[in-house]
Amino acid sequence: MKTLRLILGDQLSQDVSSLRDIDPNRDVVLMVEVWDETTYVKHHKQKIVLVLSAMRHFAESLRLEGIAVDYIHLDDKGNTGSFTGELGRALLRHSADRVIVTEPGEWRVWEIMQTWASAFGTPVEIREDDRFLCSTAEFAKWAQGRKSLRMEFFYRYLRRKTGWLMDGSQPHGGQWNYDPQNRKPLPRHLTIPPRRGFEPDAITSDVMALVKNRFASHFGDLESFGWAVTRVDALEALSHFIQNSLPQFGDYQDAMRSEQDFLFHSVLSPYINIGLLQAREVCEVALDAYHQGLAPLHSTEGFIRQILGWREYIRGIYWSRMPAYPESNFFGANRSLPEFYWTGHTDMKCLREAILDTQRNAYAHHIQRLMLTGNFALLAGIAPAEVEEWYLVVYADAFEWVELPNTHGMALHADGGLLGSKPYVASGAYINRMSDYCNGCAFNPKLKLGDRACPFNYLYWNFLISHKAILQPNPRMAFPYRMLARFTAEHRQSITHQAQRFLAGLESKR
Ligand code: FAD
Ligand code: DLZ
Ligand code: SF4
Repeated sequence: MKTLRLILGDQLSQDVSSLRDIDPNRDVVLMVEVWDETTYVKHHKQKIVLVLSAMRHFAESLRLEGIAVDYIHLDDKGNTGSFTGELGRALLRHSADRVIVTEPGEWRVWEIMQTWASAFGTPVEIREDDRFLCSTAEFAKWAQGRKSLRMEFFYRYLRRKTGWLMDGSQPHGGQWNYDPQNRKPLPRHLTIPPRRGFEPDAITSDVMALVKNRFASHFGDLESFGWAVTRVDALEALSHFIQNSLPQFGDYQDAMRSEQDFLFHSVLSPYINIGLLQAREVCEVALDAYHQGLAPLHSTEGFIRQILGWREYIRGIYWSRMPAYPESNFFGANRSLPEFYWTGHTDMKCLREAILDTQRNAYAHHIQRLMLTGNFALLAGIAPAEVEEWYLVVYADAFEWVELPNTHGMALHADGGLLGSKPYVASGAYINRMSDYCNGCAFNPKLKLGDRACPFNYLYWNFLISHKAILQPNPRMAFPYRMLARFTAEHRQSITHQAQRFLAGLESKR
């Protein structure tokens, strides 16, 4: 039986389930660059280059193994621009008897896949994506009947299952979670390791020219492209992280620093998400480093928690809640996304730097995403759908299964608390403590009101005042509401007025 095996742009793993029993003498791998995927949102230019160049390199690596690959380029004559159109044409070209594909990462594509068997009158086998450490069925089983779906309990479940950092049934070192040790501000004179970047080769340069030409209106810089596009280079980036950054990853996980785009973060998410690296192997390499004494426990646990805990949990939430998940809007937020999210033109230095970093690198680290652009969007009442589209556009690692729960749930609390027990909101004091952005900003984080007051301050209190009815009953919000109760009525009114004036002045045209 001749089988067409379709590989999507985020399934670039030699051991992806759709390739597992391939017969190189008969089967054909199909890979397609299609307009629908390059434009369903206006992805950052670097993300398009990363995915298309990695796809082209992956096709080459399969060919070197003697596998026939039918590769459709974006500008090939007759390219219909869609997965469905290209699969239909390929079925005719190859007279294949069936199609095998691994389930997609996004609901949107899953729905498209459901139509193929009847549309083509050909059996279509959709296999599980077992590159994750927990299947969607296992997550659903774990979640069933639970009142609370907190990540911490799911993480403990997976720690027990994998045996990682476990001494029998107990967590290694006596604690499940070393989060309190992950919140140090960065000392001024600490040396920060450089990012491991990669020079574009001929294939990447070709794709860069294509993107420059065809996607000129998309967000982001192209020239600073430095992503790995092959498994070999992604492994090199992993090794660079383990040697240079993992030891201090834990201490400074929540820190931010002006003009330091990557700090001690791994910058591996795009590689894991498109399949150049496997989540399991990344964790195992980190665990090896710990067991060899190369990294301390709180760093290793902190890193493992991000992948084994957060990444798997976020995926479980996505697939158990779609398609209704993005429809909730707990705070009824409806303001348009400010124009400065696209340009970086704002006097708020922390936001300006996070957005310009994003423009330059298609990357910002977690605390920038959560506590700067996410925090501001939540405090300013920006419509969740607009914020979600922005996050899906601007990051090289953005795929809806991971972007949506992080944005809708973690950053915006739009799901009403499924993901987080309280909204991640903070005033200028937090940003000032965790970064050096406030030095040289037009605003002052210590001022609560007035022209030079940090907007995060009055927006924070205004948010608490506006949503008092739904937030005050939350025991985790008791402390800020006790502080708010000490404000005079006049002070509360001044906060509301200044916040309203500021919000009315936000420009939103794109
Ligand atoms: P590190 O800090 O080095 O962490 C190690 C790895 O842990 C990451 O590579 C990633 O695979 C995993 N990880 C860490 N945090 C999370 C998390 N919250 N959810 C899932 N995996 C996690 N991550 C994406 O991969 N794609 C997205 O589109 C995305 N959108 C986000 C949107 C918002 C609003 C927020 C707050 C977070 C988002 N994240 C997203 C999660 C996180 O910010 C990124 O995974 C991380 O910044 C990637 O950088 P890194 O590889 O240097 O991570
Ligand atoms: C992100 C992306 C882009 C930009 N282009 C393509 C493409 O041309 N062909 C392809 O197979 N995949 C692409 N991708 C990744 C897909 O969008 C991704 O596989 C789906 O969203 C499912 O997760
Ligand atoms: Fe950001 Fe406020 Fe600090 Fe300026 S003063 S950098 S706006 S936190």
